[in-house]
Amino acid sequence: MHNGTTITQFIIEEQRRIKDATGDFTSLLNDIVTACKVISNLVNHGALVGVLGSAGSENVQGESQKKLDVISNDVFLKSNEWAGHLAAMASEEMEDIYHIPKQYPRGKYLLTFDPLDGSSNIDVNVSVGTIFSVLRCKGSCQNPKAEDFLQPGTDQVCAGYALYGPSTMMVLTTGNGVNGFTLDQNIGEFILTHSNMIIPEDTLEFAVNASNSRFWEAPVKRYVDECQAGTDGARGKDFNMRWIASMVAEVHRILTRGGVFMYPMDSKMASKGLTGKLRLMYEANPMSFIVEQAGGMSSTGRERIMEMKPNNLHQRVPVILGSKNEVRRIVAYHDDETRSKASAA
Ligand code: AHM
Ligand code: MG
Repeated sequence: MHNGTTITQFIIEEQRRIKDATGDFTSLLNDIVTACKVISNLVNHGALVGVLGSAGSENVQGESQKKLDVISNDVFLKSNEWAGHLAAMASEEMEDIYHIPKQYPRGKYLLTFDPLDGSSNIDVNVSVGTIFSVLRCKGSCQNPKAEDFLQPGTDQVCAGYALYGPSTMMVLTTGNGVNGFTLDQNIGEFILTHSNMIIPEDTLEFAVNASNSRFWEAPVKRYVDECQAGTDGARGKDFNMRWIASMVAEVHRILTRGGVFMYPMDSKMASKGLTGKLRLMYEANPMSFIVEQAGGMSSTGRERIMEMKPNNLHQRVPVILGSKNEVRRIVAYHDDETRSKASAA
């Protein structure tokens, strides 16, 4: 039996180090943790409780929703609306922001989340996860607007994810390193099992959906071609490739043993008027905060994701993140391309 630090104890001890902390943020995190435990339980029971399959609806991005997307979204809203810590919420599954119902007090934080990322994996019993990000409400907390959410990732107070895999884990940062907790199903508590997670600077592993390769931009093609050439190519070493199609699981692997994850820009998305696949506010920014706090790097290839000024709640961005030296190399390949285009012009 584990007799370690529970996530509640960990958060309270973090709070004690902050002068004038009111405990609001601690309570908010506790409610987020409760929501993730409920979702974990539903994901674990799957077909036994009739939650698999399609909901027969589409979300704001035109993607078909799974039953569990809709249920998990509802669980998150209900767990977090009542306590008085939030001014509003925003989710991948809702077009507009969610206002706190009139009967509850409003607080000083904003919460964005993807309730069940990688949901194309649910029915085949592959790992999925929840991603969330906490911001301060800088406008009117009584009457918040979608624009209040449009803060750069560097302004995040906290980011985290829950991974529903062989074990359920919660990984968190409040800007003071990254810590991982494993859910002990017997006592219903997350226990600190991975303190101060650090991403190795070098890696021999990359993750990308290679079925899009013919649409990629030249710098991404160059990087992946070189990895695939292995000992016969410019890199002089062999690389391994992974693609789970579940960002939470990919980021967790990178936090555990290093690697690079890419969902880069491509011409297929551009032809549909899309600016990337993954969403800035509740996928790319929280994951970038975690990765940077663990010593990794996160970029679109052309700019640091966390410094982007969002223009839309559901804005999409290219994402390249993970082990620092590899991400740096991919960014350098983008720079090379920009320079050679400029000198050809
Ligand atoms: P979702 O939020 O609709 O689940 O989409 C995001 C997911 C990521 O977890 C994953 O990296 C990517 O989509 C997989 O995309 P693809 O199916 O193109 O491989
Ligand atoms: Mg998602």
